[in-house]
Amino acid sequence: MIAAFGMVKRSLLLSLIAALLAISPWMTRAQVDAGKGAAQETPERAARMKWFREAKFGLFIHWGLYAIPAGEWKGQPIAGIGEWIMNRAKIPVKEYEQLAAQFNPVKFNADQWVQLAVDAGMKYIVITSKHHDGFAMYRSKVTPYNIVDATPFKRDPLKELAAACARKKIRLGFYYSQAQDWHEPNGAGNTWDFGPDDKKDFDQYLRSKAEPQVQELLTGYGPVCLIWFDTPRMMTPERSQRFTDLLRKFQPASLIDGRLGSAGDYRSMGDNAIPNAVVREDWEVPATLNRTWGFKKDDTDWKPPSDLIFKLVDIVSKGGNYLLNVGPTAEGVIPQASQDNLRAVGRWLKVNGEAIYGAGPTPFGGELGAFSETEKDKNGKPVFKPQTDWRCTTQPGKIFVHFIKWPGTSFELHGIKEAVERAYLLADPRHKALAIKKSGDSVTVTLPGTAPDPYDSVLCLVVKTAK
Ligand code: FHN
Repeated sequence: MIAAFGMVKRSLLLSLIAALLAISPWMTRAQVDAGKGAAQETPERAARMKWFREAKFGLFIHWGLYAIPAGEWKGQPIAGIGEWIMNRAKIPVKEYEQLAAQFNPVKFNADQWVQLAVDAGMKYIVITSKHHDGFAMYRSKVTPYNIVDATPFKRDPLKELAAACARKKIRLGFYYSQAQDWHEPNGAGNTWDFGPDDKKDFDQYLRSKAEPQVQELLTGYGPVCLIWFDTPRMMTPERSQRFTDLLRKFQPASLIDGRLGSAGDYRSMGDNAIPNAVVREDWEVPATLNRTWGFKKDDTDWKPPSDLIFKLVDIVSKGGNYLLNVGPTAEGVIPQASQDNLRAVGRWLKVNGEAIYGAGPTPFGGELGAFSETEKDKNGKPVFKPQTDWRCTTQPGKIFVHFIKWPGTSFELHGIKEAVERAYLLADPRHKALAIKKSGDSVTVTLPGTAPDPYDSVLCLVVKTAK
C-alpha cells in the first residue's frame, strides 16, 4: 500500500532544505475533503458516472447574442464577464432582443469546433443552449426567441453539433440557465424591466418555459451526456425535483451538474476554483481561458499552455474534471489564441494521456501545499500556500509523478510500500527503464539531466499491487 503522505528530496542538500522546511510555517497539511456531499455508490450510479470519471477534460462553450456587443454597449466598455452585458448595462429587453436580427454566424462550422475539442484531448462538450439572457440557441417551439426563428442565420447549431459529435464520438451536453432568465417577466434576475424577483410568479416561468425547453433538449438531440444547470436562485427542492424527473424520464443516463438547486450527480466547484486538496467525490471545475466566458473583444488575457496543463494535472491529482471554456465570436469563430493553447494541451495529452484519462488522485497529498501557520486571510483563516513542483496521479499498478519543475538527475519519493518494478518516462518513446533504488518505503529514481517536456514530464512507476 502507499502511505497517505509523500515528500520529495532530491539529494542530501535538498534533504537539509526539506528539514528546514519542516520547521517553516508551512506545516499544516492540506486536508483531504472527505466529500461530505458524496452520493452513495450503487451499480446504477457507477454505470452512469463511468464516462465522466474517465473523461477528466471537457470543452465548455458560451455562445449567444452577447457575442455581438462583445463587452461594449453604445460605445462604452462594460465591465465584467461578456455574457452578463445585458444585466451589467441594464439593457431593456426591447433593446437587447434586437440583437437577434443581427446574429448571423456564417463562419460557424460544427465539425471544426468538435475537431478542436478532439485535438485538445477533450472527451465531452457542454454548450449554452440558453444562458441568463433567455435566448435559445436552438430551434425551440416554446418561444420564437430562438436562433432559428429570430435570426437571419435560421440554422440550429445544436443540431449540427449533435451530428458532428456523433461523427467524432465525443459526448455532448447542454448548459441551461434554469432560474435566471432576463427576457421573461417571471424569470429570475431582470429587476430593471420587471421589478424584484420576490414579486414574480417564478413557477409560471418554470412551467411555461424552462421545463418544456429542457424537455425539448432531452428529446430532440440524441443522447445528451449532461445538463449543466446554473445559478439556482429561488430553486426549492420541489422545483429542482421537476427538472430531475425530466432527466430521469427522458434520458436516464444523462448527468445533472451540481448547480440545479438540489444534489446533482456530481459537485460543481466555483468558477475557476480549484480545491486545495483531494476531494473524494465526483466533481468538476468550470474554468476560463481568459477572464470571460462569453466573447469579449478586449479580453486577451490568455492563460498559456503551461498554466492549462498544470491546472489539468492539478485537478486530476485531486480527483476532479476540468471543463475549460471557449467564447466564440458572433461570426461563429473560436478565437485563435484559444485554439492554439488548447491544441498545445492536446499535444501534451497525446504523449501523457495515460496519466490523465481515468486516472485516480494522488495517494500522497503533501506535495499539494500547506496552510500557513502565520499568514491569515481577511477572515482570519490560514492562507493556503500551494506547492507546484510536482503532482501525482495513479492508475491500477501505476504511479505517475508529474514533474512541473524538473528535479535534476535523481528523485526520491517517500511513502511507497509496494515493490517498484520499473520506472520510465512517458515522453520517452522507447520507455527505457530508469535505474531505481528502493530502501524501506522510499524509492530513488535516476533521471536524465534535462526535462523531456517543457510543461510536465511524467515519470511512470510500475508497482506491484498488494493482492
Ligand atoms: O453567471 C454564470 C456565468 O455567466 C457563467 O455561465 C458561469 C460558468 O460557470 N456560471 C455563472 C456564474 O457562476
